[in-house]
Amino acid sequence: MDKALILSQVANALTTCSSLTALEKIKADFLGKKGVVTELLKQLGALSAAERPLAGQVINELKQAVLERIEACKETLEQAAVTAALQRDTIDVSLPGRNVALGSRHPICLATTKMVDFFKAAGFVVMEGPEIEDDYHNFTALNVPEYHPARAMHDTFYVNSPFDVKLLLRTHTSSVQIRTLETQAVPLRVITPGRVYRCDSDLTHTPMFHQLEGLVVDKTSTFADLKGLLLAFMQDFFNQSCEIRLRPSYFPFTEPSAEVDVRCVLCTGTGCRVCKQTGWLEVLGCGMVHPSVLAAAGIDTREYSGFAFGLGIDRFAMLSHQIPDLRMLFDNDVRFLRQFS
Ligand code: 2NM
Repeated sequence: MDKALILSQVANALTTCSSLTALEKIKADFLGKKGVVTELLKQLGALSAAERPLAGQVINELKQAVLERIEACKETLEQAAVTAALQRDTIDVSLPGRNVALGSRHPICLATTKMVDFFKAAGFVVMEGPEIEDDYHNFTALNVPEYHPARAMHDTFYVNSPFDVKLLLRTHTSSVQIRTLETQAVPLRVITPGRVYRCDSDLTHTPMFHQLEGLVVDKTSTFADLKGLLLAFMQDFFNQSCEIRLRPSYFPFTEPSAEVDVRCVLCTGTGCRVCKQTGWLEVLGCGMVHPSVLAAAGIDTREYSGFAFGLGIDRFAMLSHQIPDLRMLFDNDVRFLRQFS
């Protein structure tokens, strides 16, 4: 056995070895079951007891030396693979990053949030309710007579009902306020933002739009409180120098009732196309809640009175951003929507 010869054979094999698979083969050739070194170990048995320990020690040293060289080669190959991968996959850290496209909030959402924030600060609680309503909560409880035109097929989307009650898409969020009156104790102050539906579609009407209604019931609620609250709200939403005026009106669920106009936010009163040269914009309806509405909800009308109001959020959003066409709010054209980011 020539230890130096075997080691030089190993060294030769390793200098031309360029892959880990080739290295495995070399390892098998020398240290495997039928490898050169293993064969030497097998021959130990043929030696005398006196020769065996020394020979065994020499072969084991050889085995160890071969293994060390193979391991060293393995490490070199692995390191080379890492270096090659790093060179292949270099990144230019000076390149500008890829932009993460951020969305923006829809103008209706922005307007809703601004309104809700104002009323929350004034002690109101936000209430929500079903968009598919029954006839009672949408009309009957609100003192809307059976023959009222708003109930006609023309204005209301009726839904096929599997029950005895008539079902419809709510035409206002007052239905949520009725549900609130049924379940919450007085005094109360609530606002009800949400989607409402009316069978109406033209330049200024969409079959679905957004409403925010408010309701206050207390022992001392007066029309003066209503007017003061609405003025503060308008000044918060539009601007501090905002003016409003109230005109007598009619709703089945309020008495007295009023329409609220705001000084035209575009021409500030000098007259323009938007206010049709009147200097005023009609933006809101309100009134003292009709005693029949309170009584139907089990409230003692000798002790309590209430006021309520309702507005179209979509129209407020249009006025505050000077959006010329209602349909822009529903087209979802990103070039339009991006302007609100
Ligand atoms: C309006 C105008 C006037 C209103 C009334 C009620 C309720 F439930 F308390 F009776 N909620 N909202 C109301 C009153 C709504 O919208 C133009």
